[in-house]
Amino acid sequence: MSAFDPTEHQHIRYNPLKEEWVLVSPHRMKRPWAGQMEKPDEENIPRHDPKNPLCPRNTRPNGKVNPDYDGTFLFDNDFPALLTDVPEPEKSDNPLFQSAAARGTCQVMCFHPHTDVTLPVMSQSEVRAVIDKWAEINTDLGKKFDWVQIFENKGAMMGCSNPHPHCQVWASSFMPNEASVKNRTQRTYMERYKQPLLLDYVKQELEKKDRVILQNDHWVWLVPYWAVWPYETMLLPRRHVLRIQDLTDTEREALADMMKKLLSKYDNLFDISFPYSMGWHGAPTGKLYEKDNQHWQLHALYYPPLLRSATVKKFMVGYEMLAQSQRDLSAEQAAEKLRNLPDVHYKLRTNKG
Ligand code: H2U
Repeated sequence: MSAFDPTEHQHIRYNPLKEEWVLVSPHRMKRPWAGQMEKPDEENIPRHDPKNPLCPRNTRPNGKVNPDYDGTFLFDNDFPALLTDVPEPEKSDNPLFQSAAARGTCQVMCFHPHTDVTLPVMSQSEVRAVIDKWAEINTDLGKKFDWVQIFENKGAMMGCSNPHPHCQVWASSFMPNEASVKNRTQRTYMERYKQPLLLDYVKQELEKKDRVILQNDHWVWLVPYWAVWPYETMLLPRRHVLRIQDLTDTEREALADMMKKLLSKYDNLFDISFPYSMGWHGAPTGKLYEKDNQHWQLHALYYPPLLRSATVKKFMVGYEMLAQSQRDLSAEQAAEKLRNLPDVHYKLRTNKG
């Protein structure tokens, strides 16, 4: 039998942050593909749609009127999944029927007054304004809530309901599953190795190089060793940073530059506005703010659903639902593809040419 080659031979990989394994089957990339390969028509998105509830000056369905904003715009979600004042469920000793109190608040943040822009085509100072607003939100909601989840759903394929560039914030009195597992695994790693897990990880990835896509003096963008989605990536500061509000002015500027480049690469992959869900994970807040959180390292996660083309999506069904996650393209192959793409957005390149 030939020697093991991770780009050829199936194996399982461990995610130490989530204590989960992923099945990697790179040989399947060679199978013939008879499916659709073409690019969908570019959506014709108007700069200002008088009917869009996220646009400046428009009246939302609940009668509230948006200001004539010219930068970011934050408002309370009109249809929140989490409310602040709700009765608590009764305590139960039954291990099979457990519930607990859940309080929170939900907000929507528009990135820009124009509906026809996305982060990679916005200017660096406009992206920087988004980062500053994220930091402000995490500080403000973090005074009251243990976990502030900032996330962006982009593209109809990810269930995004509105083309206007925006993200959401759900802040809760409880630690959601992803947060509490990562809290535990990072704490255990710190106790054992006396170093934050993700700082150790980035150091080693920078030495190995094969999963790193982009780096600057302050940030590293890579495909995690244990990535599940075909083009899943992680963005991390090089310095030990607990929360987004702890980023210095220089780090925020470097992040804006990095975000423009990484999102341009994503869009350049299939020459479309690349769909994804992204979000920030950092040390918990609220009553957990003052606790020892040195095991945490701030990071952003990008989960794009596309696999082979602008229209072919990876489905997390069947084996993934019933057994465990599986991927065909290896993390190293995905990183190489993204690394070789231009970091200037195709729309900006065409305009220049
Ligand atoms: P997506 O990011 O998944 O598209 O969701 C948009 C959010 O905007 C959604 O949570 C909120 C929805 O409740 N929204 C309002 O709060 N007011 C509106 O008038 C439209 C949409």
